[in-house]
Amino acid sequence: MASVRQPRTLLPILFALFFFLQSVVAANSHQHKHRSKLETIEERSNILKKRATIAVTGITGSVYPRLEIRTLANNADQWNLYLLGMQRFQAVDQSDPLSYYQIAGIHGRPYVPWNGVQGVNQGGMCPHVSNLFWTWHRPYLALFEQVWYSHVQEVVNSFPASQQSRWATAASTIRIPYWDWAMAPPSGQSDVPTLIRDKTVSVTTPSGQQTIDNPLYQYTFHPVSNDLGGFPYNTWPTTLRRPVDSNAALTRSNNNDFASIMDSNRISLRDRVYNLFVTTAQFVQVSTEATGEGTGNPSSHDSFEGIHDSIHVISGGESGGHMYYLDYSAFDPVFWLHHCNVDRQMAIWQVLQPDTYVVSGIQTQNNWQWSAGQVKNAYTPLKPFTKDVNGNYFTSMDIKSTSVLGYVYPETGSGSSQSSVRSAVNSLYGPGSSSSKRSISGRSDEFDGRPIRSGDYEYLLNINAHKYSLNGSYTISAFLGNVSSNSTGWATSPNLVGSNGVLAMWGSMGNASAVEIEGCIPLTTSLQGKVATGELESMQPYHVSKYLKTHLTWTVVGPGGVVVPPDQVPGLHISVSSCPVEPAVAHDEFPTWIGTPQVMANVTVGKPAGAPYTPPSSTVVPYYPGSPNSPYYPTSTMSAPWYNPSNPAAEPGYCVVDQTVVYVDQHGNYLYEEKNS
Ligand SMILES: *[C@@H]1O[C@H](CO)[C@@H](O)[C@H](O)[C@H]1NC(C)=O
Ligand SMILES: *[C@@H]1O[C@H](CO)[C@@H](O)[C@H](O)[C@H]1NC(C)=O
Ligand SMILES: *[C@@H]1O[C@H](CO)[C@@H](O)[C@H](O)[C@H]1NC(C)=O
Ligand SMILES: *[C@@H]1O[C@H](CO)[C@@H](O)[C@H](O)[C@H]1NC(C)=O
Ligand SMILES: *[C@@H]1O[C@H](CO)[C@@H](O)[C@H](O)[C@H]1NC(C)=O
Ligand SMILES: [Cu+2]
Repeated sequence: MASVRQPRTLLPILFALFFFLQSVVAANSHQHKHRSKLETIEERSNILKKRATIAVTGITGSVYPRLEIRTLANNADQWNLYLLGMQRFQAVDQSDPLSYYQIAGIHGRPYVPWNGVQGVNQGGMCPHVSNLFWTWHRPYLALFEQVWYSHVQEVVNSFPASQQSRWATAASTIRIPYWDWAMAPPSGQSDVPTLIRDKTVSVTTPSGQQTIDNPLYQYTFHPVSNDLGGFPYNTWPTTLRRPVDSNAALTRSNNNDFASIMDSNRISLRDRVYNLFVTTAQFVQVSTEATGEGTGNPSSHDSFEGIHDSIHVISGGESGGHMYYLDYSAFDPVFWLHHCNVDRQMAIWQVLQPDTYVVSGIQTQNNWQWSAGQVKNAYTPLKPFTKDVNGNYFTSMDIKSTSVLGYVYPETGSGSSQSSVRSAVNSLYGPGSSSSKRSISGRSDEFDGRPIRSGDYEYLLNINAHKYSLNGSYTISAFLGNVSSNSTGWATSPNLVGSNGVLAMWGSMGNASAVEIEGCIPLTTSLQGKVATGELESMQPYHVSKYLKTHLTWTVVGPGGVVVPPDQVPGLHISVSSCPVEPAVAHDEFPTWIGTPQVMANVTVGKPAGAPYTPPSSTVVPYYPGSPNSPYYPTSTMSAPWYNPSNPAAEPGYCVVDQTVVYVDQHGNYLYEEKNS
């Protein structure tokens, strides 16, 4: 085991940073014009402590892999530390900025400043439907990991001296785990591990073996308050998944439905993930579900954000569990396991496509810090995440590599190459590659897919929609055959091809009809299954289009399980496209999609919402901060200064000119605040 120097505990250091007297703004080179104002502040700080910024570093010292949750659980000591660290973290007083509650609260509600970042809109700080969706969540997870790790250190210190070295060794390489919901679960197990569904868990504590509430099952608010907005969230004492009765305060999670619906969607999610790794596209196209004018993404076939939405929607459920809504989701512990996997997908994709990264894109919706219509790019500060105590924010450019934040993933560590990553992706997500072909849900007939053969085709059901069409999140599901329109059985119906969740909020976070998104339900695997049973003659477009015209149906289910006729969903377009594909020539190669998928309008014509989407005719050319030779280098179609790579500080907000300094007393209690600009 590599030896690594650990700080005894990170927490006091964080707090020291948090309360230390900092000449935050004076140290900032862009700030000279504010100097005199600052000197006054410095003088006053003789009697008052100034709340400085938190340096988000991830776990410092060395780089170790974040492991899949089921892999981490195989290491009994690390698993024990992970759970006890989470337990301590969740117990921190909710008034503490470094509490689980407040860190989760950065994402959405309660819409309050954090780390001194003042808001311009009612909304959380996370950018969704945005070119910065993928990168913003990277320092967010690192912050979570670093604070959780400070609790792991406390746990280690709480053991008797004779056991310290055992626990310190386990802690020395530990990182937060991810939950890979797209890979085949171990044979006979659900896609949703019991590790996050069991209510209680047995742990080893300094006073022996104990059964505790499983910190991965739910977060218990202490207290729950109106911070979370109105009913029922101000009455639920814990986070809930698919609550069985959303009107009752003392309802319970339905993790069994969560598990069986994930099982029914696992192959579909796997195919979506695989297709995004296999087909080439720009970073902006695969990272965000945002489409349309100015987003940098006129239209592609799918995105990791779009896939990620589905897991939110399934785990929260139509009855409004926390994961179902953007603004509540981060309180559920499964959020962190899920987002860690999304971050891993970014890291894997980056190995495969190193020459494309964040481009300029218009923000489609309001959030705490930005307004719809603003253009943000790779130099945009990812507020509220400061990389040092001088108030400099991370930008996407700073976190291209995960190792700057102290971690890698099993697929992306040292020694990984594009070839090794392709092999790993083929093994984990390639159709027909898994040894456990049967999910444990009712879908025992589910076809696992087969490797691509010469002359094959891929088929996709494409979704274009408005995110805020239904005053809440919603789900578009595709079936081969009719499905009863009641709201209980559709999600695990045996003829379900897959469900595409659209993660939203009620209201609209801006102009609802301007927030356009894309989604996808791959059809290939299900169609191959129909060929295998003889119901479909071949995978050729003529046969497939005839078959789909007769058998393909779709439903839309919104909040409360309400079934909405697809042609009454504003902005919804469903189309089917096909693409010829050639098999991979080796295990470390991918199949080749020939050209781009072409819409087969004859499949969906006349069906509800079956008119294909027409992308906007002109899109702003996005800027890739690479070389002037890049096809994404700025052109005259963009006249604003913020794309100028030689002057990243021209990006509004890059300089910390609008920082608000909060004055606190020696106990950290709020006194007053002052804007520095
Ligand atoms: C949207 O949903 C929220 C929460 O259920 C509700 O309070 C609000 O009245 C709804 N708005 C509309 C326009 O239906
Ligand atoms: C679906 O239901 C409609 C109306 O009942 C019927 O006309 C159609 O044949 C059914 N399609 C399939 C694939 O069962
Ligand atoms: C709803 O649909 C499911 C499966 O499609 C079926 O098992 C169930 O009986 C239906 N319920 C009602 C009330 O029709
Ligand atoms: C909302 O967005 C749509 C689509 O971009 C646009 O046509 C419409 O004018 C916008 N409405 C408002 C009130 O800005
Ligand atoms: C439907 O259109 C596609 C091309 O978009 C074509 O290949 C296919 O043969 C057509 N299907 C039928 C039944 O004509
Ligand atoms: Cu999310």
